[in-house]
Parts: sequence; C-alpha cells; structure tokens
Amino acid sequence: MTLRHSGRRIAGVLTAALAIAAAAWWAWDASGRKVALQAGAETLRCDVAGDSTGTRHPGMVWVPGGSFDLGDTLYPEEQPLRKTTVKGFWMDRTEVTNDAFAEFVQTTGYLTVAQRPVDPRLHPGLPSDMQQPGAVVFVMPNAIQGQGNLTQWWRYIPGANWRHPGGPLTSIAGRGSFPVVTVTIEDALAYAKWKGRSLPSEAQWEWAARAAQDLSAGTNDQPKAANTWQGLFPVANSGEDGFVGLAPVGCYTANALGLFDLIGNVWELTADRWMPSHAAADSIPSDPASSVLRQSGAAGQYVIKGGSFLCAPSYCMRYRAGSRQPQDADLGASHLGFRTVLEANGP
Ligand SMILES: [Ca+2]
Ligand SMILES: [Ca+2]
Repeated sequence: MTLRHSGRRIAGVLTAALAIAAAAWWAWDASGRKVALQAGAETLRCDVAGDSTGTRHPGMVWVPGGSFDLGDTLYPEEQPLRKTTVKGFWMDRTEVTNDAFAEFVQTTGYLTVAQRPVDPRLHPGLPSDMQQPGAVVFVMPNAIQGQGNLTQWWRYIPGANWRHPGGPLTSIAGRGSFPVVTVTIEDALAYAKWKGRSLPSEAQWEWAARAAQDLSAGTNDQPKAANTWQGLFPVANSGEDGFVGLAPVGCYTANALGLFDLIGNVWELTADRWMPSHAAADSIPSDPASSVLRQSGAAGQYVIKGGSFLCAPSYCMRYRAGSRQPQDADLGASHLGFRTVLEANGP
C-alpha cells in the first residue's frame, strides 16, 4: 500500500474515527452498533494437517531451486517477465499467526512500529491524529464515488496494531490462528531474526507460489482455493469462499509443495525494496543472499506479494503469483502479514 508518500500519510484527509473503526470480521455502524460481517458461526481455526513428524524444520517445507520467468503480464509493475534463478530454501507453510507472533513478543518485549510514536520529522505536515501510533484499517463503506480514492475504504486508526488490528476497540482474543497483521518490514525482520530465519526475497516468494514450477504467465482467473473477495469491491462481498474478512491460516487447500494461503488472505512482506518494474534498470539481484536490497529498518517501500482477502476481479486482480505491490516501510495495514524462510540444506 502506498498511502504515505513524500512525507505525509494518506493525503491528510483521514480522521481518527474510532466510532467507525472496523476489523475485518466486524464493524460499527454510524450509531456505534456492532455489526457482524461474517454470518453464522465464525471459524476460528483450521486444521493445518500434513506436517510430517521428524521433518528437519517443523512448520516449514522445502522449496527446491530452479529457474523461471519472474513476473506476469497483467499490470505494468509486473512486467517485463525476467528469467530468474533461485536456490532451494525452506519456507513457513503458513502465514505467521498471532500466536506465533505473541510468543516472540512475550519472549523479547518487542514493540511493533504501529505501537511506537510517529517521528513527525519523517512526515512533515502530518495531521496531528496521524502522529499517533496506529495503522491503516480497511473499513467497508456503504457506498463510494468511483474507485479512484482509496481513502473511501482505508482509514488510519490511532491505536490499531497487531493486538488490536481493527483499532483500540478490537482484539485478537480467540484469534491466535489468524495471521498477524499491521506489521511492518522492521517488525517482520525482527521476528525472522529471532527465529534464526529471514524474509523471502520477491523471487523466492514467487517461485514458492508457483510451486517451484516454471509455468508460463498464468491465468488471471480468480483462484478458488484462496481467501479473496467475491462481489463489487469495496461495497459488496458475498463471502462465497467462506470468509468475508480474514481467515485463520490453512483453511484453503495447500499448493503442490504444501504451502497454504500464499495467494490471498493477507499480503506478505518480502525483503526486497520496491522497484517499479522488472526491467533491467530496476532489476533485483537474482541471488537474494547477496542482495543489497535486503537491508532492514530503512525508509522507503518494500515489495509485498500474493494479494489479500480484499482482492477482487472488479478492482485488484492481484491474487496471482506474479503480482506485486509496494508497501511503505513504516506503515502497517489490516490486510498485511508475512511468513519466513530459512536458507539451509535441503531434506
Ligand atoms: Ca473471502
Ligand atoms: Ca497470503
């Protein structure tokens, strides 16, 4: 997401409207009434079966190396296709969950970027409410005027963070199996380092999402085995895929390597700085281990991959392995999480 460019956040028009703060699974209407967005009994956990006992790195799967055409042909930023080679690596089977992140925080006392004071020197002209710690939250509007102004459905909510992903009035209680959200690149790198791992490069992530197969640019069809958006974004979501908002990790069929939810549910941070295309002038090194792009904590934008529960044919067809988007380094969002990789010997 690129809501905060050139030293300012979200065009300066958003307000800290706590009364209408919303998590992905519930919202408050204009009168403050809590409204469930997901009908029926809520699914709080899915069985992530098949983690073979005795595996060298529990919770991870081996992604064999190979060469493929990085990118796709639908949107400008995914072009041109670029031949890329990755070595084999281990990858988390699922997005990092609230439970896993809580263990990290409990052990280390780590405070996420969304929980820290905002440095106004980095964002001159920032409205005062946006100088408070917080994150960007998707709020489903009743109606919009065109899809050009994304502030119609994204709000900066002071007090939104991984413990309160929809704002201070929301909680992750009972949602330990949901993906952690509103984390930034710095947060994700800190978690990965604590685990003795790293974040995937864009190439590693995309290769894994292609199930380590060199397929030509794939279909643009909305995938069935992924948490995306059915209906006219952002005002109508039928939830045909089972979830109107976020889903617990592992609710959809894994890909051929055994990796869940690479496409959909939450966008996933990568270690690569954002470049506007795959053209040679904007190229990223093919060897992620030597990448100068893999620096932590730097300002700027990073590549995120896979799309989220908000991706719809009517707005953003980024539910594809080759799609990509930039994400501000110091801004968390309610549709953004991550998973880790480990560069080590294979099985
Ligand atoms: Ca969905
Ligand atoms: Ca995902």
